[in-house]
Amino acid sequence: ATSEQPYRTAFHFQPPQNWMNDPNGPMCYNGVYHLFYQYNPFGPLWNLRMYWAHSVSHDLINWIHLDLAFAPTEPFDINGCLSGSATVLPGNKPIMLYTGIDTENRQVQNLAVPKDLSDPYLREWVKHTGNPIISLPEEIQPDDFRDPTTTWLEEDGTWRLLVGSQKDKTGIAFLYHSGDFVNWTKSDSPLHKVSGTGMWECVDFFPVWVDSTNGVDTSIINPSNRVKHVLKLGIQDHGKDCYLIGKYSADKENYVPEDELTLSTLRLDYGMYYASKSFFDPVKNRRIMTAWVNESDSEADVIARGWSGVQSFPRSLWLDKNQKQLLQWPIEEIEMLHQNEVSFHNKKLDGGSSLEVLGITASQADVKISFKLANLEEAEELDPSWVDPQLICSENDASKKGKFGPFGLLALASSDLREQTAIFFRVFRKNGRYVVLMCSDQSRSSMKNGIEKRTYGAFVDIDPQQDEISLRTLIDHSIVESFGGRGKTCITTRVYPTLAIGEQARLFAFNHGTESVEISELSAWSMKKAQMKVEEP
Ligand code: DQQ
Repeated sequence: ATSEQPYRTAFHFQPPQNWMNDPNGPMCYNGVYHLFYQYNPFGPLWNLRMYWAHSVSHDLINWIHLDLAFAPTEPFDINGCLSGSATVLPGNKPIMLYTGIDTENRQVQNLAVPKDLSDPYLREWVKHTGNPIISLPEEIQPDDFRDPTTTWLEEDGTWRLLVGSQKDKTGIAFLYHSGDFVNWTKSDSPLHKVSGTGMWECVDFFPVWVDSTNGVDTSIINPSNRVKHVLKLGIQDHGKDCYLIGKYSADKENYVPEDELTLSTLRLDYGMYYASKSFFDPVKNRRIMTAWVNESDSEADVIARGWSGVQSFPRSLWLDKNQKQLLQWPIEEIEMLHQNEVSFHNKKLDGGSSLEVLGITASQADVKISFKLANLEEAEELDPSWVDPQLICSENDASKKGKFGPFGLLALASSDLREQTAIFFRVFRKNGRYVVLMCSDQSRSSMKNGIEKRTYGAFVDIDPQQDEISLRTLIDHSIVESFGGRGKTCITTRVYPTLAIGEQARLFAFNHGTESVEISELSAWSMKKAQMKVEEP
């Protein structure tokens, strides 16, 4: 019942119970979407001896939970079936690569194929008897070699894949090639490595068009100058998914990123969002990404409710026009769940005021709001010592008045506002230009103690003189997923309100700055509950 389980999500993917982490092997096969994920079938806490659970969907919204896909049963995975990726081979044949922990506790890479290609849900999988197909390289620690990527075909008909690793704190993406998918050879030099970054988890590598929002199949042949390649790295030491944009040359077997990898490198999401994995959807010609969103409350809370972990709402992603960053946006299928639309235009929000958004179920909603600012020359100067956006957001929470900002949304708010999750912007002047900061402030998200209520923040690369400042927020009981600047900056958080639950939750637009702002447009919807059911045997 909802009253006993106020934090279960309505439209973010969750298994019925127990622990879930990384998404694995997402793919579309004959029009059916598959999501596998890291799963502990025995309880709601993490356990290294992982299984792969498996769910399918016709629309990426409603899901059917099937039997487990992989259990740790063989010498090459007896101590755990860790993350991996799918490839649909020519001739429409899906295969799966995953990491196993073998009898000697070494991480190795394994191959599996569906048992029956005529089963539309590909329920059963067969592990290749010759596993592992890739064993631990020399000089690599046994637990530093995992998460094979989707493979891609080269012009000469051979295959490539990446495996994440580290050596002496240098993060590495090893490159392998194969002609037959069974025998794999490691290239002399890795595709990329960066010293000091530690283990790279769940590496993802894919092309993006420089001039289109469509997706590109990972196996694009002869990509020319119309694509760049994204290398996404999960930095284990920091639990952050960072990405680089660059040029991949198949001939030279090298990758030249446009920027260096540092901790201020672009991130897919500046909140809780890790181990993301993307796939190309041939049905709608787009690239879709999903990620694991962990809990922020205590182990005791997790044990009491019997589950842990949700998946982010699936996002389409493509390269921004400026070719400097990715844009991300909830997949269009979200509209299937919209109901009770509320909308208005051109409403002034005076400094120090707020406006309740009425007529929707505020605990289960999709909200779009955009702001227009005038008299920008009045904006405060950005203190030159303020370089870390997350720090600026934590030191200047939603209660701290500025000139332009904080303005934005108060989600999952109680009527007395003692509980609220504030997603907001501040605009500063810097060297005669403007800087837009986006924050998600969880510090008042719950009356309960023992919850990690960290504030997140990042800059949004927009010019408020030209562009409206827009925010889209998906609110789903215990997850708040926000997209600033039409998908330029994303921040996902987990919250556990005690008052602002179910029908008690409220939603406000607010402006705690001294300058007024104009809401140029607001549209909000209640979200229907997606169907997530267990397949009857
Ligand atoms: N989780 C998996 C690993 C991966 C890590 C194990 C990332 O394969 O590196 O569950 O969350």
